[in-house]
Amino acid sequence: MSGASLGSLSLDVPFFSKSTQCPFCSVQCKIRLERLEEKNERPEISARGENNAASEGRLCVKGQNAHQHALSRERLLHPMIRRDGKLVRATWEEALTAATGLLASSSEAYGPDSVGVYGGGSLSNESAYLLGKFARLALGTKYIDYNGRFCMSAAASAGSKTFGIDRGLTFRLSDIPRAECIVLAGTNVAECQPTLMPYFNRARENGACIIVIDPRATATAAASDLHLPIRPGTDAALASGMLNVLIEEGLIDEAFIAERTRGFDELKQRALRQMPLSETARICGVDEQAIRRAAILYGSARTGMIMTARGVEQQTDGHLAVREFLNLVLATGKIGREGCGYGAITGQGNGQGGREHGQKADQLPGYRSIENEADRAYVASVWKVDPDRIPRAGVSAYEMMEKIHRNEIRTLFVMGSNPIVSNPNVSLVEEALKKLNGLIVADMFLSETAVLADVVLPVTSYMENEGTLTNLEGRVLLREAARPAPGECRHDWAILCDAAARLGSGDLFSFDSAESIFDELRAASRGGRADYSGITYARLRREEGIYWPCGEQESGSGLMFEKTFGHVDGLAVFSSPEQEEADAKAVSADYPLLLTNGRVLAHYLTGVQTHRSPTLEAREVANFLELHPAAAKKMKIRDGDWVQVVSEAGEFYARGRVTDKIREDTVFAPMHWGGIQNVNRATLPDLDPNCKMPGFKTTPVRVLPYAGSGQR
Ligand SMILES: Nc1nc2c(c(=O)[nH]1)N[C@H]1C(S)=C(S)[C@@H](COP(=O)(O)OP(=O)(O)OC[C@H]3O[C@@H](n4cnc5c(=O)[nH]c(N)nc54)[C@H](O)[C@@H]3O)O[C@H]1N2
Ligand SMILES: Nc1nc2c(c(=O)[nH]1)N[C@H]1C(S)=C(S)[C@@H](COP(=O)(O)OP(=O)(O)OC[C@H]3O[C@@H](n4cnc5c(=O)[nH]c(N)nc54)[C@H](O)[C@@H]3O)O[C@H]1N2
Ligand code: SF4
Ligand SMILES: [Mo]
Repeated sequence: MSGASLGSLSLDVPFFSKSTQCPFCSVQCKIRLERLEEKNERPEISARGENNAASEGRLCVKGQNAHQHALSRERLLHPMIRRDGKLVRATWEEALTAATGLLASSSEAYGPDSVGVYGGGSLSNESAYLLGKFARLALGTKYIDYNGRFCMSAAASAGSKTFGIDRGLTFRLSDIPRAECIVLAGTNVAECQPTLMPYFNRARENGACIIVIDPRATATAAASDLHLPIRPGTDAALASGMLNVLIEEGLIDEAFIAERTRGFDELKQRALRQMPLSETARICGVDEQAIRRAAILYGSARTGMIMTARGVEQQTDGHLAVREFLNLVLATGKIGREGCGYGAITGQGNGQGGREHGQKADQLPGYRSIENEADRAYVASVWKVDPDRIPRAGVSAYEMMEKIHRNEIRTLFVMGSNPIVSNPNVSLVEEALKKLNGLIVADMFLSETAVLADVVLPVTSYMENEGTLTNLEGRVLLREAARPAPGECRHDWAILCDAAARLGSGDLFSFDSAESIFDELRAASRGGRADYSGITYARLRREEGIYWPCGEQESGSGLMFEKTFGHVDGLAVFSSPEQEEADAKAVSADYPLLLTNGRVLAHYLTGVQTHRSPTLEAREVANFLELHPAAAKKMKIRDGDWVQVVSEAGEFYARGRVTDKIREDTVFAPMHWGGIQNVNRATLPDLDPNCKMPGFKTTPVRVLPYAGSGQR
């Protein structure tokens, strides 16, 4: 935990607080910063964990080094405008005039829907809320969506359909040690939310059994009792196979099903028509007895939890796959009581809050629906506008890129995302962004997307920007600013207020602090499914964080669905679609392997931040492709060789990493590199019809040795 020596740091701006909060994942660990004595003219900072109910004082290596990017000399410190093809320094006056000029002229020439807004799950609740309001009222466009579409949409739509409310975890983190059996499907907690591992270790010390479903023997699988090395893309079949075992073995909770659910009879009928378990085992590439054992362990435990993350969800059937796991939760009555529940482990720092307050295409604040008349009328009353002024639902993130490609959206405003690296099928995205009449990017760094912009607006980082963020368990936390803004950086929300004023809507955006925006957000969320109305900055300062829903009368307890679910009749709903042949994403002679992808411990998403942190960058300097020794031998690839990975969409380059910790028919690459090492040059554009989640995690590919260098 000692501080890194960093010649590249800029420490010109003083700290006024030592307390901050990690900008990376959904645990939102609290950090204590210390400025150490300067030795050898190299400033040193140490970052240590500060106690907090979720992280309990722990920090992972990313949190320990997060200050390195925030203090990096590569931070953008002034606005830039493209002149004669080059991005050059500009004043805020020039940059905001140029940005709002591009937005207004697009709107005048082609209508307000020619403008798109693209947000992110790193934004605070206040900025995310304001971005939604900015799109709908200041710009009058229906086209707004955000990177969380690629992250939470499958679990969110499944949770909404099954339970009537979607919140990442339906239980508190502190309930985990009370579970007797925990199923972790497509989630690599050990690398992605490392400070949560002690909760699982405590469960095991209490005698719990942990089952991991993952095509790779991950660090999380290493801490489990049973690992099912599933073939990518077949989770729906696996979960429905497990349900049949539960029915056969009489391990279902008849009383819970009768009192609290709908639709079990149809599901039972489907089970009768279901393929035999041996066939499920063949499709999933998992031993039949292991599936049976997993079902019996979960079904016979008195308490139990199922958690999913992007392995299950980032599929073209992600919504249905999550619903199959939710069937298991309901059929065994393992929800709404201690030690039980379902959890979609959210990803980004504000992955949870970012999905609740209106930066999603079909959403208004408080998890309200933009197509529901009563919801529109309520939010319009808070915004003091006519409901007709609020546009209708737009389209999902990748569909916005397709609209840009077709010249239907002509000007794009990006705040808090690097879409040119994180979308599937990025060659289309790159072509699309180059066609734009105007691209405006608000970021801390010149990301791969910002490089293409006409106007770049420098924003404050987590260290400088006060605001609330909602962690994976639905706990709202206040992150205070630890130092003033460096250079000319401005807060996201302040940029939106200024731009709105220039666009003629200043009266609707006259906020002077994050807290004043939060107070309007509280009102806008009142009575909604994600109700924040009882949460105030004063309470957040006093308490360690507050769970939603939290109306003015009651406080959230964290444990959901104790008595009723969120649907009008209070019941949860089983799902029983006919099972399709799960081999839809079939490999072929041309593309014989399945490419899946994900994360490593030291890097974060597209790497804009972590590649600028010397300590983190040193841990993993180039993209790699994990492949099984037998596959490597067949393709004449040795450990460390450069390889070319080719799909129908395109190709990328990485260093081969030969390991027996992956299935022989599967290869894996992290998503943290742009340029020619970007895995998304190979991922396909197919979307889940239910939630528009791309099928990131399953792409048929071939892998070839590459004689050249794959360096970016
Ligand atoms: N270190 C680090 N931590 C992070 C992030 C980061 O970039 N770096 N990002 C944050 C964000 S935004 C998110 S969304 C979360 C993501 O957290 P996770 O979803 O846990 O991360 P991934 O590595 O994308 O995927 C998890 C696992 O799914 C497995 N998998 C792949 N295909 C399948 C499949 O078909 N079925 C099953 N069952 N498993 C499969 C992969 O092998 C991988 O181990 O992490 C958050 N935390
Ligand atoms: N193949 C593949 N692709 C994936 C995934 C996968 O598993 N596999 N995962 C998907 C998932 S789960 C996610 S969440 C997306 C994420 O993908 P992106 O949205 O591209 O996420 P980041 O790389 O975090 O980019 C965020 C950008 O916002 C900037 N930023 C950070 N904080 C702030 C802030 O407070 N304000 C502003 N204005 N800017 C800020 C950062 O510097 C960075 O440039 O990627 C998705 N893409
Ligand atoms: S990356 Fe996540 S687990 Fe690691 S310190 Fe930050 S918030 Fe905590
Ligand atoms: Mo994510």
